[in-house]
Amino acid sequence: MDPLVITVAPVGGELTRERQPHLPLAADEIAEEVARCREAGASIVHLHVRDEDGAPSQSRDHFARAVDAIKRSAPDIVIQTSTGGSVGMTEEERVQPLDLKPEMATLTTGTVNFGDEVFENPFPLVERFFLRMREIGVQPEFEVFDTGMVETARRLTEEHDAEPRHRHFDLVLGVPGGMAGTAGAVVHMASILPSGATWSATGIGRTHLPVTLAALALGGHVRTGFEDTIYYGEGRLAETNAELIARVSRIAGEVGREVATPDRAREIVGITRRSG
Ligand code: KMH
Ligand code: ZN
Repeated sequence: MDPLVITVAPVGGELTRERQPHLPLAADEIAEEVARCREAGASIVHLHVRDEDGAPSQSRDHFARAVDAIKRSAPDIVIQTSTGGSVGMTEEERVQPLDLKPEMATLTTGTVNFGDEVFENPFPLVERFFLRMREIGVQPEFEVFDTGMVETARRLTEEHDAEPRHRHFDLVLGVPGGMAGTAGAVVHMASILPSGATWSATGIGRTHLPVTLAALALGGHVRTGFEDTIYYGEGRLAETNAELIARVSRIAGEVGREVATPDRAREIVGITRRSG
């Protein structure tokens, strides 16, 4: 098995301090949290940012501040900016962080019910985001919430990549409206990915541990952090993102799975252009 790539998602696009009092909001708070997560074993940060009032923002400037701060606090970590943003944001808002030419960015390849709301990703928008990433050398991480989204990612790459390129997926399971966060769902999703693709899995809320353990056992990779779960255990809020990352690292150590460095993570997920 490859060494384990652990991605931290420390902020999210929906969470508030009312629900998670330890949520980092300002650029320097995010950067300090990312440094702690890097020490605990994270090699990629899935990044959302906030404005001066703590509200979700996809603005280029807010992203630039957080990216600069992270480059100082955790210089070797892979920065993966979100193009999902928050439910309801426009395409123009969501695309902005790509202007910073991050090494990696997320790309959700379909529309999904998201609790009481709808996370809208019509094919033309997905295709435009994908082509922009290819144009500027950003490696997409295909965020797939159900099986149809895998097929859309396959279609995009088959229609637009003249030469086969490495494809990396994140199975986002346990969203109310998407696929269940069970070990069986991880097994099924992993079985339908294009051959040669790599993948991580994200278990939302209380599905975090079953999804994480299934991914570890199958040779996949893992994402966690406040965006995905605010609890460390039953009824106990996590105090830092780093404690969630440290637990995944410890479990990997117990089962003999090495934890990837950021440079090894770059090789595994297919990043070919290192950011400056
Ligand atoms: N906030 C979710 C609706 C992404 O970052 O690309 C979308 C999301 C996906 O978090
Ligand atoms: Zn996200």
